[in-house]
Amino acid sequence: MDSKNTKTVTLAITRDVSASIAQCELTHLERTPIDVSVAREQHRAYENALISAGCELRRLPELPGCPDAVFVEDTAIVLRELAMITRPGAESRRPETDGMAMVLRPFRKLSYIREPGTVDGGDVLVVGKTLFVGISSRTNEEGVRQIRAIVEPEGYRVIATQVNGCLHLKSAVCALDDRTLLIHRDWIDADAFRKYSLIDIDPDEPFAANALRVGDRVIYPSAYRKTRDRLQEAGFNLRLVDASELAKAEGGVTCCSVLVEV
Ligand code: CIR
Repeated sequence: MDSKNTKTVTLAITRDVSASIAQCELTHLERTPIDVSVAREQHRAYENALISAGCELRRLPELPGCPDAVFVEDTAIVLRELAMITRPGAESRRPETDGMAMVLRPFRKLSYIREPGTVDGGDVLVVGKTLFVGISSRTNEEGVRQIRAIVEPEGYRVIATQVNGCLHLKSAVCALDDRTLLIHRDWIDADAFRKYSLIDIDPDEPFAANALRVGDRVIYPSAYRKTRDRLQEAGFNLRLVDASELAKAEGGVTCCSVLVEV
């Protein structure tokens, strides 16, 4: 085969921080002031980390009227064979999905989560051909049923697991590579992930389990120093970013991009 045709590029889809970010949804955090310009500056640095990890950036414009639209992860789940456009659990976030569907349409067959199903992309962790789906305040059993119906014909298996005490599954567990997960056991049943090698977050850093794997790198918040040391000792190639301003809106590093191999 001609090697020119086999080269893949990873698109990183992001969206500008909304001027209204201070009106974001909050579930487990108290509302504290968010500085939009600091959030935008940190978001740019995050985009630069994606570019330096080899991604091609596709930045969507700010969505006025959607405070949480920067958290694009919640609007779509992209697999090699298809993409699912979600129906976010928070009603305020449902208008965010149309723009994501438009960007993904040239690259993937699209399937849609329909009412009464709800799914936030933050509740779906893909590791190889397994989808772990968190049942949370945002993702319901019907959403899981629809995901199963969409992906099982493509050879994926779906494991549903309850999320307690945090917003999304990926607040509690993320993949660092195909065999290793970073986990906060207080918020999920670790037994669901027993086939993997598990690295625990440092107990002083409850929000430290959210990490974004891009190729052989891991984009990781600089704030979680103790957990960061554990990851570096384990040999992971970290790219540290300051994600503190959007953390006030309950967002982490996975939340701000959708990665698509094209
Ligand atoms: C929300 O509550 O929907 C936003 N304030 C935060 C969403 C973060 N997204 C994610 O973890 N995937």
